[in-house]
Amino acid sequence: MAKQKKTIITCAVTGAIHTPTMSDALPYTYDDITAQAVEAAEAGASILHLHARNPNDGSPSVNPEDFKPFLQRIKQASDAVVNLSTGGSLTLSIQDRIKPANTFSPEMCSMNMGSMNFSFHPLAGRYDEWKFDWEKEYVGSSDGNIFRNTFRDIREAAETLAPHDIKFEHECYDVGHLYNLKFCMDSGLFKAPIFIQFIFGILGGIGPEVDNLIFMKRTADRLFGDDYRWSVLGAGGAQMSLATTASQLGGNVRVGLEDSLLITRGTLAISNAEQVKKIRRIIEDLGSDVATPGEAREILALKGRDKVCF
Ligand code: KMH
Ligand code: ZN
Repeated sequence: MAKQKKTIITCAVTGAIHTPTMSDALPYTYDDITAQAVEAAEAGASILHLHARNPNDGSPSVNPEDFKPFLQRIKQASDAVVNLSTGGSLTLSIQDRIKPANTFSPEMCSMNMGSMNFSFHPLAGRYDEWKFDWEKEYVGSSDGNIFRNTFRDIREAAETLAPHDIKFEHECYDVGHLYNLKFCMDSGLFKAPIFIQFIFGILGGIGPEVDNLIFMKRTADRLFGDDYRWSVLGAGGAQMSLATTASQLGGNVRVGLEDSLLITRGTLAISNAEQVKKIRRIIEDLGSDVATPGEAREILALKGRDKVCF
């Protein structure tokens, strides 16, 4: 596919995997999610991938009422593209998970492209004490998770959200998910240009090796030709190195505390913006430019911020 001139940085601000015990920097109140999202946008993120949390204990929430307080404030303070998660909390139904996107009609939302094991239970052994009661069980029991995204679920999400003209961030955690996406595209569910997030390093998905990135990209080239744009998310310690490789290959990048709590090996990031600043510096030092929100809208053919409902 044609090489893009500018690199889009997505920042995934809080997610639903990490918990408050794991890092004091992980935002979960409305104020902290707002502040960190705006700061990440100021640092160079043109897309903000957002989940909500219960503001009292940091547990993942798909209640639209937990999105509203920060969506309005982020829009007032920043031009960044808002991308709402439909992965939500991994064990919930697709009907619950799409409620925030169906309520607020953002420019983008995620669309997970296959059912899979999705586990972070090894993290449970690292902590003796937990800030909140729910955390230990939530993390430790994820070895029993099935992250359910059947063809029927994908169709239901796509058809329910179709009237909103939302561009999907197609989350592909393994090579089979690219074929699922191709099948759905051929069925008329998604229109070009599609935006694929290649995800590496989730326990249950493909591993974080550069060979795998090349394999995923070659497969996508073959399946989608010029009809796709792509980005890379490396989970945990693979975040910065895989983002750097992706940017050098002409792709876009995703960072943020949803995907990794680290700034460098063994050191916690102090904020989402710190990760954005770091990848921006690397991209610019290596001779590329970072896309503005306006440029990201053009590259991904988004509907525009005047068409959202928040
Ligand atoms: N947590 C990421 C690995 C979603 O929000 O739909 C995947 C993700 C899922 O961002
Ligand atoms: Zn997410």
